[in-house]
This record gives sequence, structure tokens and C-alpha cells, in this order.
Amino acid sequence: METENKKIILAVDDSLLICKQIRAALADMPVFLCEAHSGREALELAEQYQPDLILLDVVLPDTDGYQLFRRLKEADKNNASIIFLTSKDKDEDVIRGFSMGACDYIKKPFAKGELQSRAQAHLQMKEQRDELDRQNRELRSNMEKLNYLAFRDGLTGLYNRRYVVGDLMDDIGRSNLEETENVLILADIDDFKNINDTYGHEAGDLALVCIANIMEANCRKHKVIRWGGEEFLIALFNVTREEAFGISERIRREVEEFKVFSGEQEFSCTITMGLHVYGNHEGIEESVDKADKALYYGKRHGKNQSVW
Ligand code: GH3
Ligand code: MG
Ligand code: MG
Ligand code: MG
Repeated sequence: METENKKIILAVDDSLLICKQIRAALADMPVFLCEAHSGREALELAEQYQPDLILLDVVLPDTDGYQLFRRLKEADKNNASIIFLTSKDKDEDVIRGFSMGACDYIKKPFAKGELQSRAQAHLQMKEQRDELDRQNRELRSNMEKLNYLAFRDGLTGLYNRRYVVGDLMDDIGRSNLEETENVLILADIDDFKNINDTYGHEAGDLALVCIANIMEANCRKHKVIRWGGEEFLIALFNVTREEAFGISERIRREVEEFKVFSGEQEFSCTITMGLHVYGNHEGIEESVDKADKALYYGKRHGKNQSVW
């Protein structure tokens, strides 16, 4: 391509003589220079080349430079710097130019060397600005990734316990409709120590991932959190008690029926679920404690069941 990674300058001036002077002034610079002689042409070339720097005349045949300035800015995706290059030399003209957002103002007639050094300086500043923008975007994207990872469990990809402190409380606060409840379920894998002892820790990890997937698949509108080692907290929003119990039992049955294949081995797990209706004035810890009591009851009374 003709621009070949060069900085691009768009000169807008209806005078062919001025265009020639600009060309001469910038001749030594490694830039790609394009010229427009009217407002319409300027907009077309700006769209086509996305210049880094625009030298803008004020008096033009089809528009005035101030109006054109606004339209160039609106269409600009490259954050171009714009310098007014004009014979309008009153103080108020200069002030108007800067107040519109021009980065510089050069009066005609101009000295070649001055135009060149100002153009150079503004291209350099633009490069630094672009680099800062790039670093900023990278930083923001890294922050987003970190923020995501901070609230995720590394093994299962579920939310981790840190999520509960902030966002889950917000979710619970938002979702309280009349006639439905928010229900917390604390789920714990039965005899998981035996699973690890019998099939190995890796097989245990695989079982955790499979169970997490089953829970997620049944809780699209809700939240599943890896609460601890082999414990999960499920927050169901805006459900009736019947619906909550139904979801709990469906998960429990699907887990029971699911076969985990690890190497040559094949096994299945069961889980016990403790359910508790989240009380509006309860703290999360208090509420989880109550779900834990129901879970404990289930563990004492045969496991592999859902208990209020
Ligand atoms: P119960 O039915 O009463 O819940 O018995 P349990 O054996 O499941 O409970 P216990 O608390 O005695 O043991 C939990 C086991 O879970 C022990 C621990 O090694 C295992 N565990 C916890 N986190 C992980 C993990 O990330 N991966 C694997 N493979 N095992 C884990
Ligand atoms: Mg003119
Ligand atoms: Mg446990
Ligand atoms: Mg257990």
C-alpha cells in the first residue's frame, strides 16, 4: 500500500499555491501526504486514509473550516490531531480555533521550517497518545481478566466463595418478587473421602467438575458457587418452595445417575442437599448456616437426599 506504515497527513486547502507550499515544507518528512481542496473532498479522504494529522484551512469554497472541523472530528476513528492553517489572524480567530479543540494554530503566510517542526511535534505527541491509549486498553482488559479470575474457582470454573461477599448479596437483594422466594441450597458430596481413597485424587477432581457441570446446567437463571472442597452453594432466585425442591432433586438424581470415567475406572457419586429459604433480614452466613443444618440432618439420615 502507498502509505506503508507512514504517518498520514491530510492537508485541506482550496489554494493550489498553499498546497504546493505545504508539500514543500513537509517534503523531508517520512509521511504520506494527501490533499483536499474542498470540504467534501476532505471528508472523503479522511474516511479513506484515517489521517494522523490534519492541516485545515478555514475559508473553503463549499463550507467553512469550523464546520468542517466538527464533521471531521465526528467521523474520525483515529483520534487525529487537527491544526488550523489559515490567513485568519485575529486573536479571536486563534482563540476560537483552540477552543474548538484544535491542537495548534498556524497563520498564513507560514515559514516552511515552522510548519515542518510543528507537524513533527504533533505527530510525535499523537504517537505517545496512541501508545498510552493502547496501554490503557491492555490494562483494562487485564483488570477484567483478573477480576474474572478472582471470583472463579480454578478447577470447576464456578464462582468461588469470594463472589458471595459482594455480588451474590446484590443478586439476592434485587430478585425478591412477591410470592416467590430466594432459596439457598448447600450441597455436599457423600463419602467423597472414600471416592478419593478408592479411585484417586484426580478421579475425585474429575467428579467435582462433572457435578459442577450438572449443577450449572440446571441453574441457568441462578448461581452456583464452589463453597469449599466438595461443597457447593446454589442460590435460586424467585422460585417457589416446590420449584426449589424440584431443582434440588433433579440435580441430585442426575448426579446419582451420572457415570464418571477416569482411566479404566467407572464410578458414580451421590450428594446430599440442605435447603433454606433466604430470610430478608438474614446475613448470608446465617442463612448458609441454616442450610448447613438441613444438610447435616440429611447426612445423619441416610445421605443422597434433599432436606429442608
Ligand atoms: P460426607 O458424606 O459426610 O460428606 O463424607 P465425606 O468423605 O464427603 O466428607 P469429609 O469431610 O470427611 O471429606 C471430604 C473430602 O473431600 C476430603 C477431601 O480430601 C476431599 N476434597 C476436598 N476438596 C477436594 C478437591 O478439590 N479434590 C479432590 N479430589 N478431593 C477433595
Ligand atoms: Mg482557503
Ligand atoms: Mg464436606
Ligand atoms: Mg462430603
